[in-house]
Amino acid sequence: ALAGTSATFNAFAAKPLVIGFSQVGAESEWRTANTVSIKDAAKKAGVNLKFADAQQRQENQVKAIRSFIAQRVDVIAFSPVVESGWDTVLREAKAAKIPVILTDRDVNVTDRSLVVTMIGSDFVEEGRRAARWLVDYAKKNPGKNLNIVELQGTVGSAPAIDRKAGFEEVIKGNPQLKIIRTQTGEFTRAKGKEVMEAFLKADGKNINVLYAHNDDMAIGAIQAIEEAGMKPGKDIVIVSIDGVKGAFEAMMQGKLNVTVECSPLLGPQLMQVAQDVVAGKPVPKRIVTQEGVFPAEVAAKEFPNRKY
Ligand code: GYE
Repeated sequence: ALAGTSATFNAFAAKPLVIGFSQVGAESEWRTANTVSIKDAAKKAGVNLKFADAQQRQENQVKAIRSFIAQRVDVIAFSPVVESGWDTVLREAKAAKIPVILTDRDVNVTDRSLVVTMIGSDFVEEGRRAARWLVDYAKKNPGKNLNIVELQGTVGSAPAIDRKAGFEEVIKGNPQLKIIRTQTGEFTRAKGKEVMEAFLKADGKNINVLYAHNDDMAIGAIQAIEEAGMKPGKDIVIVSIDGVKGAFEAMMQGKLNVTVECSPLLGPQLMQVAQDVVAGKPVPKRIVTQEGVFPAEVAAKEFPNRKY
C-alpha cells in the first residue's frame, strides 16, 4: 500500500548542492591525494561535484570558473595555481552572487570580500619547520659549513613563495647555512631530477644540503644524486615538504632525512564549509590545517598510519 512513498519523498527532497571545483593539475603525489579526498568527500556528502583539471595553467582555471558561473553552480571552489591575477574573474563570481571558497593555496587580492574563506596549510610555517630541523642538524655538526641548494615549487604559487620565505627567515644570520643555488623544479619529479642534475654539474661535492619545496622534487633529485655516484641522505642531506608515502619510503631507505607534513585531505572540510555557506551560517575567514614534522628515525613506525 505504501508503494511509491519513497519516490514521493524523494521528489520533495532538497536538490543536491552543486560545487564547481577547479584543481591545479596532477603534478604530485600530494595533488593526487587532494583530488581523491575532494571527490570522495563530495560523494559522501551527496554533493554534485563539477571537477575541472587546469593542468597547471591559470588561464584554464579562469575558463573553468567562468563556465561554473555560466552554469550557475551553488559554490565555486578552487586551488589557485598562482597567487596573483584573480581580481577580475572573482569579481564576476561575486556579481553572479556565487560564493567562492579557496582550498590549499591562497590568492593575492586587495578585496578580501571576493573569497568567503581559505582552507589549507600555513606554508610559511612549513618553511620555518624545514629550516628549524636544519638548524638543529647544523648544531650537531659545529664548525661545518653547509651549502644548500633549493628546489622551488611552481613560480608564483603560494607554497613556493611562502616556503622560501619561512625557510630564509629561520636560516638568516646562521653562519653555517647558506643557499648557494635556487631554481624552480615545478613541483614535479621529472623537473626536480633535471634541475638537480644541473646543480650537481655546477657544484658537485660542494653541495651539502638539498631543500625541496615538495617530496616529489626531492624524489626526482634523489635519482639524480644516485646517478652522479653520491649517496642521497648522507653525502647530501635532504629536507622536503608534504609527507607523502613516497617520502616515507625514501626515509626508510635512508635516502631522505626529513619531511614536513602538509595535509592534502581537505575534502571533508570543503564540503562542510560549502554546505554552511549556502545555509547562511557564518564561517571563519581562514581555516588552518594541523600538521607535524617527520624525521627519518620515525619513518618506519609512522608509515602504517599514513593516509596519503
Ligand atoms: O606541496 C605540492 C603540490 O599546494 C600544498 O602543491 C600544495 C603543493 C604541494 O604540487 O606537492
